Amino acid sequence: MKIINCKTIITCPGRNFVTVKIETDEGVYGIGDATLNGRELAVVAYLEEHLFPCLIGRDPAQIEDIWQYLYRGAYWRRGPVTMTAIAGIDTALWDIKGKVAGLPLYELLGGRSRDGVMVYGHANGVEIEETVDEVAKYIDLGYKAIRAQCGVPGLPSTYGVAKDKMYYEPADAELPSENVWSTEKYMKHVPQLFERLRDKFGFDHHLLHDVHHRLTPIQAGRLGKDLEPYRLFWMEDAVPAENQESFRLIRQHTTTPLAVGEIFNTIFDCQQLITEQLIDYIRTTVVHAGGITHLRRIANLADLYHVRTGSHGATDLSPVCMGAALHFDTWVPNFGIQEYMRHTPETDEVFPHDYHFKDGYLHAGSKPGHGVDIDETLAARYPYKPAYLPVNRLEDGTMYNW
Ligand code: GCO
Ligand code: MG
Repeated sequence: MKIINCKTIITCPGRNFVTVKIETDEGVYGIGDATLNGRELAVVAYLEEHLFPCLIGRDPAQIEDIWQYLYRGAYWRRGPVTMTAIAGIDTALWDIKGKVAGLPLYELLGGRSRDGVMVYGHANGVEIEETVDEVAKYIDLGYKAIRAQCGVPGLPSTYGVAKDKMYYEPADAELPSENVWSTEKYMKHVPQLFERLRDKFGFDHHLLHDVHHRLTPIQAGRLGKDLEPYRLFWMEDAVPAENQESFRLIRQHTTTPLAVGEIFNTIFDCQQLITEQLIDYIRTTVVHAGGITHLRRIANLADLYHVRTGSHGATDLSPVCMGAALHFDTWVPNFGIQEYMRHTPETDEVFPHDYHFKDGYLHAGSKPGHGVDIDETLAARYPYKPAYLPVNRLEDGTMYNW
C-alpha cells in the first residue's frame, strides 16, 4: 500500500478546524485533526509546503518510521506548529492502520482497559450562584466530574465564563480582544465558589478548576492550600509552565492535585515535571503533542511516576481529535480523566462520529480506526474565518498571560 495523496480541509462550522486527509492507492483513507487555535494557517502551510511532499509514495503502515522522519528529519524540532502538523498525519495513519486491520484503534494499542472514559464538563457563570445552577445542570446530565469557573467581582470578563454556556469558544474576535486581570481579586473569590459548591452538593462529585496560567508559584501554593478543604480533583495550569522547576514550590505548599500540559507539545516539556513527581495529571493531547505515537510515550513515562492522564478536550480540538483521544483513553493504563466540551450541532454534522456520552462517561465506538469521518461537501459550506484568542492585561495596562 502506498500514500498517493494528502490534503488539508479547513472548515468553520462555528469555529475553525484543520483536518488532514491521507489517501492510499487501495482506496483506504485516514483523517487526523491538525487544529491550532488562532494559528491555524501556519499549520496548514507547514503541512502543505513541507510535510505532504515527503509522504507521497510511502507505506502508510510504517507509522513509527514516518513519525521519526518528520520529527528528526526536520532538523528544527518541536514547537506547537510542527508537532500539531505531525499529529494530524500520525492520527490519519493510525486511522488507516485500523481500517486495514478492521479493528478499532484501542485494539491496536493493546485493547480495552475500561468500559468507559470518565469525562468532565464545564460549568460556569458570571456570579457564584449562576455557576451553582450550571453545576446542577451537569449533575442532572449524569456527569461525575465538573469543572467550575466563575466571573470575578471587579473584573469585566474572565477566562472560562462563556456567553453560550454549553459551547464555550474563547477565540471570539478577528483581532485579539483584551481582558483585564487582577490576581488579588481572583484569589479572594475562588475559595468562596468552592465553599458554596461543596456546601450545596456535598462531596459525591469531582470538582475541577482551571487557573489558566495566571499565578506565580507561591500564589499557586497559597490558592492550592485555600482550596484543600474542598478536595478538588485538580487545580489546572496554576502557573505558566515554561519553568518546570517552579512546580516544586507549589508542591511544597499544597496537597491539592496539580494538572498541566494542554499547551505542551513534546515529552521534553514535561520530563522533569513527571520524573520529579511535581504533578499528578498530564494534560497533553493527541493533536498538540505529536499524535498517538508521541502521546503514548508521554503516558508511559508518566505511569512510572504515578502521574495519570487528563487530556485537553476543549472545543478547539475537533471531533477527530476527540475520537482518537477516546480510543487512547480506553486503552491507556494510567488514565485519569478526559475533558469534554461539547461541540455545536453544526460541528457534529460536519464530523460524523461513533462515540457517545452516557452517565458521565464517553464511549469510543467499535468502527475500524478512530471512528470519525468528515463530510467534505458540508465542510465546504463553512469557509475559514480568522479568529484570535484574547490577550490579557493587568489593571495598570501591563501585558499578562491569558
Ligand atoms: C481548557 C483550556 C481551553 C483553552 C483553549 C485555547 O482547559 O479547556 O484551557 O479553554 O483556553 O483550548 O484554545
Ligand atoms: Mg485549561
